[in-house]
Amino acid sequence: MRKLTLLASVAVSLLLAGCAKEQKETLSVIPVPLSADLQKGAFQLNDQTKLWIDAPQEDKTRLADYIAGSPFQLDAALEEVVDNVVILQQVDRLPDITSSEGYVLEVTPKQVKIRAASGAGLFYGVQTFLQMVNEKKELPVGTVTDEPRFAYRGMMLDPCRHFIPVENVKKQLDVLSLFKINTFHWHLTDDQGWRIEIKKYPKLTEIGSKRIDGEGTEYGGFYTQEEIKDIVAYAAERFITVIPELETPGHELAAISAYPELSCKGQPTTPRIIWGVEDIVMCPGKEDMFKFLEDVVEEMVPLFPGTYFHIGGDECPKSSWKNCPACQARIKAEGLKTDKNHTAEERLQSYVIQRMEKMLAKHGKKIIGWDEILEGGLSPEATVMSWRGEAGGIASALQDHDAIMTPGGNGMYLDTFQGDSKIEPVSIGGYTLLEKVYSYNPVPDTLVTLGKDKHIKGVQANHWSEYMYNTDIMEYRMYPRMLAVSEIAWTPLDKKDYKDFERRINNAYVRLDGHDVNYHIPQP
Ligand code: TNX
Repeated sequence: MRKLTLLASVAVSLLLAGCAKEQKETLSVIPVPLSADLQKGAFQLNDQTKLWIDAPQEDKTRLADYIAGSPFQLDAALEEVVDNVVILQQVDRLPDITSSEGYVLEVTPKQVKIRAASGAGLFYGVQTFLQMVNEKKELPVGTVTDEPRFAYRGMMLDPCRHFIPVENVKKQLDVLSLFKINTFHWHLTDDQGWRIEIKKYPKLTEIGSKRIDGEGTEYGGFYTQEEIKDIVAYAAERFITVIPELETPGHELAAISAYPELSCKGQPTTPRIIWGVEDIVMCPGKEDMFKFLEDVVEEMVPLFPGTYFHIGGDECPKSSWKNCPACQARIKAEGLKTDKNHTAEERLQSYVIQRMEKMLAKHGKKIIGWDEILEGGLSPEATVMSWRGEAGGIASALQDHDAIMTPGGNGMYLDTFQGDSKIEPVSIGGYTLLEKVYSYNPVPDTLVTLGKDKHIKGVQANHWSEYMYNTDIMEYRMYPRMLAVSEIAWTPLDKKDYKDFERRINNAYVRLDGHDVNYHIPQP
């Protein structure tokens, strides 16, 4: 794989050298900007080029530190200069731009000037600027005006099935921020492993983070709270918000193996050692189970400053609740009745989610849940993450709730093959070519017709890691498909063009090589 990557980068460099002339008039940026007006001429970066940032102190420091770590280390100017300078200027508002993440990038032979109404906007202008610089350290003269199609541009990582070390999480944040992804959904708990330190419940990591693999060896790993703070801060420096996920009430066998009393029967168990859906789930008949969740939430909330908190909610078999006296007593006490739409047990699931919503609202957080949270009635303020097709997202928008689209069948599950399964590493199955990912439009026509499309806040790709045994395989599945996700999340529909994306991706491969990413090379 490495050799192939190397060969490809040599080929790409040759190709870029060959296209240098053409590059002056065409942008090779992913995601493609809203509009670009390029002219003849270029700005030349050199050792004397200075950096001038005019922005509030916090953003100024963030941007200066970021640029200092980029391939072009520019010295800060001591005073405002107009010649041979890259200027970042925060303004109150920009004409023709509605999103605070938008920016205008103007290149003249004398200077590069990026204007935006927020630190994030300046950061995205910087990303476009960095992708525009060619191997001769020049960039074409002209103006780029840009803003995102969606406010939520997400990717999910699953360190539960296979652990992702801190350094690799940071690497993905580094790379994805180049392509203007702004949300990292971190799936921290599941049947096969609990991955976040909770001080009040030490057995969650002592017991719940370890499982015995097929060969009889122990497999494990977890993030300390200090490591989590470090990653969240690292993400913030790249204008990425981290959304933690605490699965409830299913997908929690790892927690149950640490504290068996969380399940209905309370029988001793171990974290799950095979993939698939687990029947042993948390017991909403027991008040102590809610106390546990409350305590865990209390420790998690201060680590994640964003507005959203993901409470899972998917794939929770309800057979144990049917036979559990405590659950049945709860159903009775709460008046949760079976009707033609929902069973009493589905309503009990909804009761759990509503309690989670209230619990998190006390901490000022809004909940997101997988589309099963629609079953049994949606919590008042919940945002739905639509994974079993688009139906959940549509149903949610029709109820005037926000939704995020991440349907597996439409190419948003990047745990699938992206080439011939005879020569690709083993995967969970399914076949999702780059072009299929690229062709996905997160806003269904029905919602446009009904005027409910504003509820689609964005799109996300998921990297479920059952068959991502190590981070090399994870990167191989993520890239380049995440670049297509970046473009469907950022670029307006009418600017999308797969042929042109294929041309531009060669420039992106050079950036991926710069970060030593083990990306998949599309087969002939
Ligand atoms: C379904 S998507 C799951 C995950 C699996 C994934 C495998 C979702 C909410 N649940 O637990 O890892 O399929 O593709």
